[in-house]
Amino acid sequence: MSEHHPDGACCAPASDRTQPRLSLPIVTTGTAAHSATASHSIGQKDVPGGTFVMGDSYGDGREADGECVVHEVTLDAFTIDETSVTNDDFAKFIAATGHRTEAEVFGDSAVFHLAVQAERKDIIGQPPAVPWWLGVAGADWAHPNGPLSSLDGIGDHPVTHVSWNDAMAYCAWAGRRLPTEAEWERASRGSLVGARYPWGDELMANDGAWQCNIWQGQFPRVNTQEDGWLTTAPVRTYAPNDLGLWQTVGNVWEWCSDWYDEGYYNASPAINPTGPDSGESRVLRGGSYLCHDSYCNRYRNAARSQNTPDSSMGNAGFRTVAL
Ligand SMILES: [Ca+2]
Ligand SMILES: [Ca+2]
Repeated sequence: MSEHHPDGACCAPASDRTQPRLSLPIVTTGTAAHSATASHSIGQKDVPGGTFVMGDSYGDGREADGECVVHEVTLDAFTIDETSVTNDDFAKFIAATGHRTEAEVFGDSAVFHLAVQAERKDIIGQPPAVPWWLGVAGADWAHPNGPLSSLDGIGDHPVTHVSWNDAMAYCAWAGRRLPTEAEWERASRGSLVGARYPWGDELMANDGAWQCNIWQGQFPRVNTQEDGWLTTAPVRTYAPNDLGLWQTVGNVWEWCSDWYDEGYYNASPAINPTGPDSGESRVLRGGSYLCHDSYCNRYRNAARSQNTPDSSMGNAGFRTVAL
């Protein structure tokens, strides 16, 4: 796994290809209904331009993740998907283009061990450092738990096993782009300044309900599924933030356009930052159904992760922004 991120593999499995691959007052428009391109039909929300406070205001993050320094960032207005791209959405792209995802080209992808649906012969790797990720031959976006799985009943779940390069290919087809890391965090925060989560600072709702799809129980063996889901949930589960965006935090990690650099905030531009000029891995944001505070407290607005642009796994997808 990455030298930047020695304990982050619950979030993003090993990216070494030699291994199994395994603020401002905010105006909430609320009713914004930009028509996306004909090929991309996800509902849209406007994010007003202005200045917001980026980074971890609570000291929750691991130092190596580079969530600090807290700094002001000014962004132009943009328009973003209400949800991450679903399996049904991605299927339209595949049908129209014949694109082969990198998981299909490489022949395998990383599946969480409790979710695997595959014959033993198709389990081709189990990295000692992250044994809960299995390299599964035949796992791909259309077979998210392995070759014995399908998309039946999960068309409205986020697409997974898509690499950053696959997400970029989707964007090129749809006339879209990935959000910058700053745009992603700004959108996830909604109108709340410096909050831990898209809905506030407390993980649980007042009535004790879960507000995002993460892990309950003992990672990585026992998931009590108090939030209802072992792996992905439909993209419109729980409640949207006050910009109308669903599940930025939890469910699946979401690719951003930036290269990752843990020290980036120390020198990033104050206006419309687009990330380092180069790097080895791309930014992932928001955490996933595998996050648990015993191991991966990254289901927060400020949390950062990363993986190489050709990596795919069962807990990462993406959402897009209008050009
Ligand atoms: Ca869950
Ligand atoms: Ca998410």
